[in-house]
Amino acid sequence: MADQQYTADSIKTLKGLDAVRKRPAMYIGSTGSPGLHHLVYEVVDNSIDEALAGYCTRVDVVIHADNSVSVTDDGRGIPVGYHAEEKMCALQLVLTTLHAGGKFDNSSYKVSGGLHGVGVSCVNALSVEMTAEVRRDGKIYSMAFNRGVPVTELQTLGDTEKRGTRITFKPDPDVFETTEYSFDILSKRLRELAFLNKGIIIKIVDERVEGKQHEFCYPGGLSSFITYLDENKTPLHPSPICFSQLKDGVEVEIAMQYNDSYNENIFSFANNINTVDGGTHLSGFKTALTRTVNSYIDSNNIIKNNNKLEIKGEDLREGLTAVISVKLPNPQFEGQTKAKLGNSDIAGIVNTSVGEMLGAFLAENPAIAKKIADKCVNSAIAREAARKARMLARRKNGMESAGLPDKLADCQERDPAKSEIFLVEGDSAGGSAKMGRDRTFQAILPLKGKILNVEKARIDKIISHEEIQVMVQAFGTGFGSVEDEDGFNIDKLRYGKIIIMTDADVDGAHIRTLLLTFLFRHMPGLVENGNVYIAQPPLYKLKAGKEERYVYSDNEKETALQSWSEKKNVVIQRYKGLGEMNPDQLAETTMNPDTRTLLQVKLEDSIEADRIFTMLMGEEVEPRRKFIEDNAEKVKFLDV
Ligand code: 0RA
Repeated sequence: MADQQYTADSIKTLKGLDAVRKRPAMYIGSTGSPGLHHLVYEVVDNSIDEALAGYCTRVDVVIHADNSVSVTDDGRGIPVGYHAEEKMCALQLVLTTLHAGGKFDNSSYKVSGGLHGVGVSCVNALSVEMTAEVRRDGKIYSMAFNRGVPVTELQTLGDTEKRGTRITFKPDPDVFETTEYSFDILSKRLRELAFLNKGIIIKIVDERVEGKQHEFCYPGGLSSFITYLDENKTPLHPSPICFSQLKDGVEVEIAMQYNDSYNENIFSFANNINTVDGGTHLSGFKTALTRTVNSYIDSNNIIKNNNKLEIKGEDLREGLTAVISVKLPNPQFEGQTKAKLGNSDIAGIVNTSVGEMLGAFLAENPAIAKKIADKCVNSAIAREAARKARMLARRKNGMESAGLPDKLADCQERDPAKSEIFLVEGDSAGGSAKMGRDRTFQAILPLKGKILNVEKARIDKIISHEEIQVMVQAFGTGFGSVEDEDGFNIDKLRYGKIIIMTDADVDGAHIRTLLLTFLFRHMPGLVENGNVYIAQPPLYKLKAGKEERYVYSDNEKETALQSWSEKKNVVIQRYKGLGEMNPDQLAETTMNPDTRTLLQVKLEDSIEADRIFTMLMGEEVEPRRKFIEDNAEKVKFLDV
């Protein structure tokens, strides 16, 4: 660029973007895959804002063959006029100034803005190349940048009747650990945005793969979201209960539906951001739900012959799927992950809205109201039965005195940070594991075959199941709601690592899925805290002469055999069960921290996790069969 003038303003601009390049994680969260994907969300959010302001109907996202991405919308187009004060055109200002991404006039607040809400200028700073193409006032304009620095003036490319903005950018490989976009990750978020902003058309095309594309548009908004979440569940009433209200400049939208499962599934969003740690909007909702349904139960005499029964909030949320979405000016995000809404006035606003509208709904739909109320009462009765069963179990097993199960082979170490427990299937594998372990810090708990499928059982039955009692006792954490005095308490966990060690066969995979379902549904704190692991026993031992090698997958076996092709007489031993290995082998391949590999179970996507657990372990056979057919290749890895 021949005559770029470095005015005081453009130097200020450069300094701003320089800060972004120096500390990218501060602006976009990370330089790993999440940060890479965040760049797309940051641009898309601007288009969604245009749509929410009423000027844009569709957003098109394209992943190009070289992993550059374009985001195109049919909004008003970023203004291009000369900005006298800043001495540059508005387009350049928006793309190079931190936090100038929003509207100049401030009359409409920026609704989306991502978790970090840093604007397109950050995306520009972190891209080797970015091009903005604007259609506006009958013309096509364009301007290009390298790492945030303009490399062209504002150009006029021609005439058009269309309006809109296209931003194309290529993430800087010097900044990001990976520059490979995931179609699935982007699709998931774009689908979520389409649910949260009803009617907007969002399309994604992956040019790296012929024909790979999705188009999302949900005129039903949150109601469609609930239907999607509960796809494989049996609803208690035909369609989701929905309401929305604009109050004090805050938009509150809620959709909820009860199903016949025992799980609570509430997702909350603030300005399109998934507030995984909840916050004031969620607590406002819960308070209102408890008050409103309880008052319905009282005034309609739903509880018969049991006037001492207390119905708690959790009883009213059993089998409930709900989405709460609020849009507000100046959201405050709190907590370590900035995923908790802090604005205190929102609790009252949501509480009042839900109280009024749910109250009216129940009054106007007596048949549905009765079903919901009955379900809540049954849940309270089951919870009460579970409490009694728990007390009984405790007395029977001497749990009160910190007793440990008889079949637990405990370790010597008392510091949870240094100790681990292996959950092992069957007594024979348990025997090998006991002999192969390092008893100073490794405990073994042999479990009898298949534990209960908790997806199909209610809490009172779950707590009476012996294998589950034994696990809970060994973990030391207690069981049940974290809000209860004697409920789950992670501080009492006796082992930092809970390692599921099952056979590398179909039964082993089933037992592992049952255990994961139990942990995910009833001790989610362990999963969230990163305490749950899966051991990786080898599938085969290859032996040629004196040389031995363990391999952990069929792929690895093929590669190993190829590299041994000159060796004669390779003996392949397939391990069907852990019991087939001698204790030393089991220790070396699977248990010893110096030589084993463990997979840590993470909860990255609770929406998808819920759908998968429901499908795999729930009542409906058809979706499970389809899932397994569709994922036959991947199914081994599905639980990690
Ligand atoms: C500033 C002002 C106006 C629109 C935009 C920015 C805008 C930004 C982006 C980013 C992606 N798509 C976008 N669309 C619009 C208001 C323009 C006006 O008043 O005409």
